[in-house]
Amino acid sequence: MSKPQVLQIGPYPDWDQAPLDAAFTMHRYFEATDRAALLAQVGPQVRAIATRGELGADAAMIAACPALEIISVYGVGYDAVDLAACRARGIRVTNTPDVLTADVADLGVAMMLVQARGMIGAEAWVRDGSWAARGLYPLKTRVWGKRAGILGLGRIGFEVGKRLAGFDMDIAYCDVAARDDTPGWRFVADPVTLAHEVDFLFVTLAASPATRHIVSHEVIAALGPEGMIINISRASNIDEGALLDALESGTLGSAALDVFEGEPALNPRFLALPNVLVQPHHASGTVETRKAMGKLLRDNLSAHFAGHDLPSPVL
Ligand code: 8YV
Repeated sequence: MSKPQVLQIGPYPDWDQAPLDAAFTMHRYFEATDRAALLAQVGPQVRAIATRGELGADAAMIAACPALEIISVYGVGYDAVDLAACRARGIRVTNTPDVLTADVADLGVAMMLVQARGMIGAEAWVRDGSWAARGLYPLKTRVWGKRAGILGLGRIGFEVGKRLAGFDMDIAYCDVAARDDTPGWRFVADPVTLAHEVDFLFVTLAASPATRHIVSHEVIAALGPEGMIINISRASNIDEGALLDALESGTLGSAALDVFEGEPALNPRFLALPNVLVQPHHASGTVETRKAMGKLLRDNLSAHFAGHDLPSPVL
């Protein structure tokens, strides 16, 4: 029997590519010089799309694959997949939850510490000779004991909270409803009030059209000139224009961001700002987690073509 044909939207490490190539006929969309021509040529035979969280699959791509049965996402976020188009055609969708939760939380907390304590500037202070020539590095902000807010207390938000508890922080969270399984963390019903009441605001909610710009001009203003936003979710959750304005004017203290509108080409205004820590969307980027994500992506595809239950279905 011939191998199922799979449209591959982005690259994977060799340890995933080799087994994918062995099990399926992989069409590398991201390598094609003429992507439209590739889609027109192989689309009719494609039974699966293998994609990445930030790349997804839009309505036009799905429409170009009339025999499509499943979209397997390498990532927990599936906001870039057109779910309505999938629902309409009974196309299955899978993602890679759980395996990346702790790493994403780790990076979020690391970003808070690095930014609050000015570690990037401190590193440069040592390397460029400022320590010897200019003396002591400027004092920075304390983290422990401060007030942290978590916007979106899902799997990742909860792991962030567990880590922040280790810094004796006062922890509040905002979500659609209060949870009864937190160790005393305070529920706050709306994002503006949450921002008013915290020093550090972690954005950890799954992105959807309903959460677009949930971190609004008002939320940013409520956080204030001493406040910090840490975003390890999706850029669309924040009004990026309002964020840039606030960082430039100083009405928001600082930000630590792993995600950007239009990434990897981010707005150059970010690069001119001294009060932003920028990261290349790598919160899940450890060897261990990426191996687990790749295995789950492949397990979902294999289960589908074997007629078994999907390990981690979204649809
Ligand atoms: C990316 C992510 O998917 O899990 C998510 O939703 O955004 C990340 O893990 C990762 O960079 C792989 O593309």
